[in-house]
Amino acid sequence: MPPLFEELINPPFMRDYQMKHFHFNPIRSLLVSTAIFALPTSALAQDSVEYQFEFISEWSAQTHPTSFPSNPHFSSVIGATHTDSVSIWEPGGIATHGIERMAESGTNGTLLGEVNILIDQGNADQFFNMGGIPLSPGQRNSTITVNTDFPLISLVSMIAPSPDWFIGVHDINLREDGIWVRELVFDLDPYDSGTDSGTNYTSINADINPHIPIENIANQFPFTGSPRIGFFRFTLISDAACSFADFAEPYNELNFFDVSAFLSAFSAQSIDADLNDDGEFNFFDVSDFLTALSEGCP
Ligand SMILES: [Ca+2]
Ligand SMILES: [Ca+2]
Ligand SMILES: [Ca+2]
Repeated sequence: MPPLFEELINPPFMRDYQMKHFHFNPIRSLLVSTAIFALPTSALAQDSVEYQFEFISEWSAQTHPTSFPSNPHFSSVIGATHTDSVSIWEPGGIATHGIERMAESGTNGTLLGEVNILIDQGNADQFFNMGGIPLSPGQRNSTITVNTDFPLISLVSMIAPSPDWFIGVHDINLREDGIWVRELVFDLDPYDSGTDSGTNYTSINADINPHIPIENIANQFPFTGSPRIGFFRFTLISDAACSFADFAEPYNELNFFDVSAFLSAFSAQSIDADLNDDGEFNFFDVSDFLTALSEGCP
């Protein structure tokens, strides 16, 4: 037998594995012979999963002493999951009326209407309204369901009171290399929506028409020299694959069932087993699988 193939079907980590767990080599058994087990092939990664969403505001008179307002709060965190064909907002972009209404008065209806149009077009999945923080500093928790067809999330909330300032994230992808990310944390900077020219928290309304581009104002008055506003944290709640070798339940654990499910998928030439995406089922896919298996769950 060629040394490379011998190494493939009896790699060093699997020799250790079989010493600890089995008295036979499952890769050898299943690759050399036809599959002994006919376990159902699980989807490589779940199509839809749930995340805990946390908004932690640190914005206070201590962190942001410059002209800090007396009733610091945040409007409802709103937004959507959507495709990469559309944008809810982005720095350098022009605020929609929905972003303008959110940033100036903390109202949700106009942005909801815009997201509903995207949903009708097939470019967005859900509108989120996760509640606000009535007195900052403070915290707000919620759960969101995301799915692979609408992988991006954009969320916003008004810094209140303010002329047209807000915090948010845009086009976040919770999937990395086809795997749901366990935890993501985003520091929050203040943005100016470019729809009102007021310069202080309590400036009177001064509409800008036409709108100017959305801008990060972390280094402008009254935020100069202050730390982040707070952070958003997304934590995976659902049981989900930890790597592309995590083919089968139990997820977040790599064991014999993953090997068996991969080999079933490989011999059935299921697209899930084409790990290098080249349309062929050969040594390279098995090699990628074994490498990911030996790396274990992060
Ligand atoms: Ca402004
Ligand atoms: Ca597993
Ligand atoms: Ca391949």
